[in-house]
Amino acid sequence: MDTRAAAAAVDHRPLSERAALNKEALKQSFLDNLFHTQGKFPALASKSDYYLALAYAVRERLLQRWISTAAEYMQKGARTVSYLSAEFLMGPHLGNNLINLGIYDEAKQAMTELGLNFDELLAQEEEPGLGNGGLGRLAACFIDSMATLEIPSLGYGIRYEFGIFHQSIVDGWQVEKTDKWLRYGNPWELQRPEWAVQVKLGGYTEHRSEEDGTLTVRWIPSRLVSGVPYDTPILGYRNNTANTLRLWSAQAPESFDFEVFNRGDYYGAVMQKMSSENLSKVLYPNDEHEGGKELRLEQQYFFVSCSLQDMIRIMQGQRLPLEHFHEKFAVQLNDTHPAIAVAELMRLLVDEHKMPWNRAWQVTCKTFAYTNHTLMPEALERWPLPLFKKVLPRHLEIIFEINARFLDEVRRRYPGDSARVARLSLIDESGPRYVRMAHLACVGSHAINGVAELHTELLKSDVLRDFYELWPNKFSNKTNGVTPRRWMVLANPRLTRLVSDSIGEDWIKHLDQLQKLEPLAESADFRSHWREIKRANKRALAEVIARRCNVAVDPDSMFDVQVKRIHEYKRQHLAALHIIALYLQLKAQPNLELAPRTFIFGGKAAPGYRMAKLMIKLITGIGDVVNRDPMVRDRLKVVFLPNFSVTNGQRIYPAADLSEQISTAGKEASGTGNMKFQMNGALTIGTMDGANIEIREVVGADNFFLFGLTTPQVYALQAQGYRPHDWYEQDPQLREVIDMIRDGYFSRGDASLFRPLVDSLLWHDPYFLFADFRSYVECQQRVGETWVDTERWTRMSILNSARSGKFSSDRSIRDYTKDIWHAPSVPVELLTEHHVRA
Ligand code: GPK
Repeated sequence: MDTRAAAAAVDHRPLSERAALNKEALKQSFLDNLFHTQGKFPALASKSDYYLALAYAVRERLLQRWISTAAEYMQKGARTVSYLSAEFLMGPHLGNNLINLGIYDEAKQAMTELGLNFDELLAQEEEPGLGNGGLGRLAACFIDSMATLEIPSLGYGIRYEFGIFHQSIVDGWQVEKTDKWLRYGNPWELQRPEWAVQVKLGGYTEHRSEEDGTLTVRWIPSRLVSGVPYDTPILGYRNNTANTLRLWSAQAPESFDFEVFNRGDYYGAVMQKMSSENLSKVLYPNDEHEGGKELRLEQQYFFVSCSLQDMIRIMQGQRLPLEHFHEKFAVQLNDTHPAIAVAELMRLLVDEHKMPWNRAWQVTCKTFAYTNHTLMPEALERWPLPLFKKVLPRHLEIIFEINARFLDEVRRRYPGDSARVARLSLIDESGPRYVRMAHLACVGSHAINGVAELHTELLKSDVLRDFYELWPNKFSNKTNGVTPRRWMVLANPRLTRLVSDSIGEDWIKHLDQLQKLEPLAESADFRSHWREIKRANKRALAEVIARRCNVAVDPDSMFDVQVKRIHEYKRQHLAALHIIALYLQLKAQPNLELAPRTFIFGGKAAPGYRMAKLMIKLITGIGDVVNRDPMVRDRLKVVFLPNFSVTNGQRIYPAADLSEQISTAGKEASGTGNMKFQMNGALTIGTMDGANIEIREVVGADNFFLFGLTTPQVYALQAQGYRPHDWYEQDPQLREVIDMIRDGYFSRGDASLFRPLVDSLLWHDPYFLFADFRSYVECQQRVGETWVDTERWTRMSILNSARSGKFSSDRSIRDYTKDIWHAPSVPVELLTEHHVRA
């Protein structure tokens, strides 16, 4: 059937009535869906039913764009970016889709007129938390920006049945609960069983020389798993583009367990089905990696193989020869989690599609590009050889072959330099052997990038130095960004209104336009509006805090916020030391003039990361003491807001006055929360680390609170022999703070509880808290002095926001397309409009 004819046939009524973007039509389809999809009437309907009815009404309005987009890309044979990521931390879809469709206010009106509380309906959505933190959220911001910039793209990942765990705080400790996000169904996805693919695992290989002299390899797997795609539309902002997020769910293949069943092994068949489905069961909850888990390698291979097979299917559907794979697809590897794609594409091209090795290798290298997200050595993925061979025997052979050819090239370039050969090898042979996934990604990619300027420089000079010396032209920097649609328009409607009333709406797609706010920083009237908005956002957050933490906080106090995964390198405990120092000051001088502050923390600890969990306990322990001490007289409050997530972030960033970005210099690759705070008018206290450096560069040194050692200073201190105990002895205030923790002041007298933390600091302090303590405390003193000058603070706040244009993910994506992907925009024509005009 002809696509346009088919669209025309279903369109007539749909465009004008069924999927129209106005209030009355929305009401109508909301009610239709309540009856016909949910099978409920108002007396029986739950809030979730109402949410789903609205979600389906909105989905109907997406489908036209989705179909039109697919048709446009197919017809144009458009070059497509495939973003491969083990994580997509999307956050709730409903509000974002309403914003991008441009019908947020209409939907709100419609629900209100039906007597429903719109915000309550939005809050019903269980957010798809299919990621851990920055890396997964970056993938979500990037697919938003690609759709907004009309770049044909597919996000490929895993449809985890359980996303990142739900965190609650019990007796000050983190407690994890499974995230049953699919419990009430997911209205945003469409299952596409017809595009399911088969993935092999385990087994062994057979090598045979054919009669014509060619060598063929057969991989005889021990298991087969079927990958079923679930598609979610990703809307661009107020355009006709709806790209696709395609997440793979693992299922037992019908035919495979049927065989076992026929042999009479019913339980064996059921077990096999369960073990297949395990593959996409749960997201590994470690930020920055925890090694050696077989299931994790299987997950990585599973989604990579599914995705590459899917791309081949798409090419075949468009009758494109596989020699042109790299022309049809630009494949971005989001960290090394999908790096096995290099070996898998080689296997598909060489073993399954009979392409000669050299040709296949050229195609492969032109296809892939690799983004590195961390300098932490323990986060660089390596797989023990025996485990790798057990799961992917054929891929190990392919990696050996890639390595042999690669190392030949290295030896030619650097004759006699065997140390360099060993350093560059895809196989770590210094002890027990490992496959180095970052090396596989580097060798198989034509482009390698870091995520902030400093990070990229450190990759070149340190972590990937040998690769940089070999191929300097492969390296470039792509500083991260975040989408202003979710992080300003959706999260901060009050600010959005003020900004749009002042400078128009262009800034939402061209964030540099926020510059136009700069002169308004000098208007007392504008500043007062700006403050009213911040104050309203803080009141809203204070209500959340009262509900979740049972602590009353004053919206007129400074909201000093640190939200991110809990990690020693991110140094939440440095902030804790400062709070204790302030507390001690208040105890010593009860009448001290101290502007009231509310310290707000949030973030999850990897369930197996004991020190991180102890850091949470320390923060809650400080809160228990400080919040109740009458001598403090409410001048300090400390809260740990449980379950930091995209949803909670949307409430927190707009309400922050001070953004804590205090990682040890050289450790945080970029940071992206830092950008969300800045956009929403928070001032930053931070180190010279990651994107902080670039934030400071755009806002100006006067509008940024800088402290701490620089990366070269950290390296120098490390080299000369850092002895934290000496710093402790030489700083009486630091000593008092540490002693108080050690002696059990924040653990009801239990002097053993925080011992591991205190001892680690005193004797190792791998992240240089003690070396940065004095500088941090003094910088916080300057923050306090600035805060009391309200007009000055507001001016700085406006300038921070006005100068945040660089940190839109639209800019990041433009950089990627210009330097790496070369994927032109393809504007989409709505099929129906075409028909209506014709
Ligand atoms: C980096 F290596 C990793 C990882 O496993 N998970 C993760 O979230 C983060 N990251 C970095 O820590 C951040 O500095 C960075 O902004 C973010 O990735 C996105 O690039």
